[in-house]
Amino acid sequence: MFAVMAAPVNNPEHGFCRDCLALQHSQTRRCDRCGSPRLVRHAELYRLRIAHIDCDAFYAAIEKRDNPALKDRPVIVGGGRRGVVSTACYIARIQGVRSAMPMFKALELCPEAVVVPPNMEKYVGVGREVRALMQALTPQVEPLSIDEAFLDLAGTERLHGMPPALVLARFAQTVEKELGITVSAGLSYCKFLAKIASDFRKPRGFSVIGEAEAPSFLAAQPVTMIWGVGKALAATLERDGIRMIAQLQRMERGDLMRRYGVMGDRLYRLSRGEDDRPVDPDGDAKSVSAETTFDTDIAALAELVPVLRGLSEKVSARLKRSGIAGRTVVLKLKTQDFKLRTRNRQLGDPTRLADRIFQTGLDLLRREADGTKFRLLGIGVSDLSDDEKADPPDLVDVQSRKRALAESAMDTLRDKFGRKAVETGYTFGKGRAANPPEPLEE
Ligand code: DCP
Ligand code: MG
Repeated sequence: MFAVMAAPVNNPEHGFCRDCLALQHSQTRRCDRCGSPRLVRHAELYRLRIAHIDCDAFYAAIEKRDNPALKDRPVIVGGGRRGVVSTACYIARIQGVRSAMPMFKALELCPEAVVVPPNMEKYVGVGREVRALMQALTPQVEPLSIDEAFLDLAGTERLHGMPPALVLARFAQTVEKELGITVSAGLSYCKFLAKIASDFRKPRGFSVIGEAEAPSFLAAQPVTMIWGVGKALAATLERDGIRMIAQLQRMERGDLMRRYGVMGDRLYRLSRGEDDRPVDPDGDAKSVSAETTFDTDIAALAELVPVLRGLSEKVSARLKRSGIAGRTVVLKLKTQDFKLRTRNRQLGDPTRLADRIFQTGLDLLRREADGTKFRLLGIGVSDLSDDEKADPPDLVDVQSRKRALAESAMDTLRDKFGRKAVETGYTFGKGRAANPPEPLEE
């Protein structure tokens, strides 16, 4: 099939067709061979090797695949446990529906949408199939979540008989044919830009960002595009009058480090397109956590508890979504004077249950709630593993077994009737307003 590749492949003049993979010898807008307009051309096309792949509207795409009647309809997956949108297909997104939006709001925007309750087991299964296809390309696969991963395709040219760019395009075709869903791919010289590229022309996208264009491409982007710039840092930068990456490019490293500490160094480097993080196949999430910074500092245990409960549920939801579990529970506190306290406890077996995370965190929190005022509370789990061995039914402690069973029952109810149907005592009437928790690391 790839006899065409015998031509001098690495000639940057030659783009290729994403549909029939034929090399293009002219500069026409359609494929010389099949007439498709889906051509890729780029001066660095055959030199780049770091890829990021992300499935398009992952849960919704799987539901459409499994029910062809949904194909041309706006589909929203969600409304389960947390009463929010997990994802929406691209038709529903035209109306403004987005992940994490409350379901009632999504239905206001798109009343004709078909709402499908999530089927996590199925999505985790398809996620594994996608992962297996990636691993057939290279062992250098670093998964980031259920539907995305980095790949380092260096040194695979002989194995595949084609350069990484073509391997990537062929992979997208294979996923469509074998799994019935679509992906978007980004190709670059580093992880930072490969990830940005994959997001660029979703769905069914294929974008290339080369070294030569990186600084000017980045200059025109907002600082929020930089990995690690969340809401809080973006607000700080905004206060300092920095909104675009171009502004960071004009600043000195020392100045940025004085202002923003270690993050300043990252801002300096990433704004210039310098990112030497290797693709790390063992670099799966090291921990899953959630934290929140309070509007006003809190000392009272009674006020911290409902926040801890909410954060534990959030961590648990993420673990369940990714089919993983953690064995060590980590509590994080920041005092009024910015001193960090972290406390760990190892469990007998890994957990993904909100209640076990919460109870362990509460035990740790009780010891710290000594009148100190806290500005931040976080909870998470580390020592991650597959969830197969998580929360065995023969948990030694009868009480925790009861609660685990109750939690599974609640999960089922919430999947059926939405979050409001089941509230635990702890999340009733939350304490004082806290900022929405932001992920710490995932
Ligand atoms: N997800 C979720 N809640 C969120 C975000 C995501 O449950 N707040 C789930 C549903 C998504 C899946 O994770 O299908 C993958 O997340 P992505 O961010 O990759 O979103 P999609 O794949 O749905 O869409 P996109 O085409 O933008 O990648
Ligand atoms: Mg996706």
